[in-house]
Amino acid sequence: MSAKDLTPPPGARADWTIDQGWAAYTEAEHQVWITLYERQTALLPGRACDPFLKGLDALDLHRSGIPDFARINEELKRLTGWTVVAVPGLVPDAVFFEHLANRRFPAGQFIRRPEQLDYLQEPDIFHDVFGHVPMLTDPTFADYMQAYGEGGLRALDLGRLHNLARLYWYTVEFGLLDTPQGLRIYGAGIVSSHAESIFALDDPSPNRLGFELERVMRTPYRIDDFQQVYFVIPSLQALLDATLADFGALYRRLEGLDDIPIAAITPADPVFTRGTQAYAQAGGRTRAA
Ligand code: HBI
Ligand code: FE
Repeated sequence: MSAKDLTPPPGARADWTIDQGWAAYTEAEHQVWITLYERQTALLPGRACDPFLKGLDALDLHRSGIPDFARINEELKRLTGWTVVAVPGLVPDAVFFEHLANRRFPAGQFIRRPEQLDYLQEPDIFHDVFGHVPMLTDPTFADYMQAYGEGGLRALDLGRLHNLARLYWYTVEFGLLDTPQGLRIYGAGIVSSHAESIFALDDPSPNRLGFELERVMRTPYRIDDFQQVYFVIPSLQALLDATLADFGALYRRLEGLDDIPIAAITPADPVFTRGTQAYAQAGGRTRAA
């Protein structure tokens, strides 16, 4: 499917949604969810931020298997007006932003196979529902995600999607939150990964830098391995406030600015961790045992 091809796959509706078909999940598929869920919930207290842990409880993403969207949507809609809709997998950017702008979160309907427990390229239902949906129960983050969707539709028109995708990547997917008890995870890509939930907080390798909107938009990211830099926000409100910036002026400034090398620390960066980059220099996942 080319990025521009907005024609939905066979069986999908015009907005690329499909029925979740919860009754059709097999025992083996439910067991994959249970294995992943129990592994993460044993690890995350003291690592995931409070809004995430509260959302997990509120939605009762229960241990007995893959959640039924119809059930979790009742509570989610009541809390912040968001609903989860099933899609076959990655959808075109324009379709993705349109859903977010209308408080619909597109979640993959499929779940990874048992031999893919630790890593898969395309977001499956565990990455999307366990990783992303609990944060949507927080009113401030719920507002941020809708603002992001609206910003995405504008960025598409202005040809600045790659800058906005970096904002998504370093916040929604791999963001860290500063708290009086220390750094905590809110990014879905981290919180749904056992290894990265440890690496992102404990490993001396990555840089951990204070979030600044323009700086993040100039920073490339990795899609195939742990991040070499994580950005830290002081609060979810600060993240929401960042979306109030005049993105038109920001995009015009970005036109004259180079990307910042992924492992670099600039003089303006607030530094939480000056990383060793040892993991990336050792070849990262491709070499991880
Ligand atoms: N589609 N289903 C789905 N889930 C995503 O997270 C997603 C997507 N399409 C595009 C996309 N993410 C990224 O390009 C965003 O940065 C737009
Ligand atoms: Fe994601």
